[in-house]
Amino acid sequence: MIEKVVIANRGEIALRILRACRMLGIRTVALYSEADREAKYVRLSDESVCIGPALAAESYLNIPAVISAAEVTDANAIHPGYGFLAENADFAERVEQSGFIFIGPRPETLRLMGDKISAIQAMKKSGVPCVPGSEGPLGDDGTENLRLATNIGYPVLIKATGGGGGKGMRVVHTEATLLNAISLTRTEAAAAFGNDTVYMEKYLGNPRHIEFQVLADQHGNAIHLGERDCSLQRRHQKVVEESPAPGISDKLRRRIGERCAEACRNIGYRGAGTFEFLYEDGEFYFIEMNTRIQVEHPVTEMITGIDIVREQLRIAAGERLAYRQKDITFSGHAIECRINAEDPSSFLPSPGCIVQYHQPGGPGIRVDSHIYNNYSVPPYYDSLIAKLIAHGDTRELAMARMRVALSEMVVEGIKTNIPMHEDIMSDAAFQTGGVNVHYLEKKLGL
Ligand code: MV4
Repeated sequence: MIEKVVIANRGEIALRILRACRMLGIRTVALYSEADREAKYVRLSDESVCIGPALAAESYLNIPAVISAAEVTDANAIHPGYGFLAENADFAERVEQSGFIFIGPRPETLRLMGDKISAIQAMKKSGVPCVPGSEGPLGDDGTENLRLATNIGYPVLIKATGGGGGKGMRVVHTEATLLNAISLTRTEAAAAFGNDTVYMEKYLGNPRHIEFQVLADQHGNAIHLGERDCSLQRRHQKVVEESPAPGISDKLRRRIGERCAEACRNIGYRGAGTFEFLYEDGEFYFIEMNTRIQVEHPVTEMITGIDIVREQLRIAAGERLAYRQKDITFSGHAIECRINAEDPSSFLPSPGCIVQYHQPGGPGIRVDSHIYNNYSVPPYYDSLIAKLIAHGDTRELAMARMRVALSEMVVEGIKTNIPMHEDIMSDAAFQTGGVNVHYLEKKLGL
């Protein structure tokens, strides 16, 4: 049913999607900007189309250019990958209106989950545990807002519905500063996101970021693939992810995972998705849903043996999930390090030519990367150049394999954050497991 897929993305994920298509005998069309002419996924693709200049706004984000490319190549489906247009409901709608299969959820679902308030309301209704909060937009009645905050209990967090990546949030510790904080957040949100809607949640001071992976087909079947701990992050950019999350019992995993799967059935979810939670003091609190394949999906693939991108393609083609929940077993432990082209001390991007590349290997090692010798990392996009994934029967073995792999990996000509990963892998608190979302920034002295 899917014969030819347009890959509306670049870099490692374009290559990952291309491989999944190949595996299923599906032909591929690579889209590329003028800066990505020499990209590996372009070389490996059956066909390719240049969709515009280097700037993403004029190429990878150019909806008419993407749809035209699908038309001229006679493709019948579009995979958006992550970032760019992946969670854009208007894009998905135009893809479907133009007669193509959107490899992802229905446009209505993207809209529902794209609005954080409606996402929380839908999840709460389905029995997914959420952060105590306003459960709806804040109004302009100061007395009412003060009462709400008192009921929730300080500190509270004011969040903009349109926010993301840590923007549009403000912690409020006392009654005296609440109303001013609400109007400031509103004003900033209006300017930054063109939407001044804000809501209130209890502020969790030391949470871990733990997310559940789900798969849902178009026949009402939904399963979960366990969780990932993504607490190691810097400025809202994930740095290391792992699965399973240290210290989460099978019973708790089953309980939360089943709630997520049930929520998928209730909203008629389609495709792969991720439920983001904050985890503190043994409790999970839903905050957002991601409606796309995620960067960190390989750690889940390593412990479940499931090819999530292949499942995305099968689901989009209208097939039934090939697995029931009882077929899903979790084997061992996997860790992913995001290798970025960046200065290890300033964290500034470090684009340029990779003059020497040696990929690590050995048992339990996987590298998802589009780089090669003499590849030039363009300055226009995300600095991710490779995902290094280590799997082992135990967390200790996965860490040991990761340390060896990091020591083997050679990327010359540009700077990378490999030294930071080596530092993290030898960090005592990381080795113990279960650090919270503030740990890495504190360690790095930020
Ligand atoms: C929170 C929180 C504490 N309490 N919500 C930051 C990004 C956004 N997606 C959600 N974020 C947070 N929401 C409540 N009610 C703390 C954070 C947070 C965070 C969350 C996940 C990963 C890293 C983070 C770093 C700082 C703050």
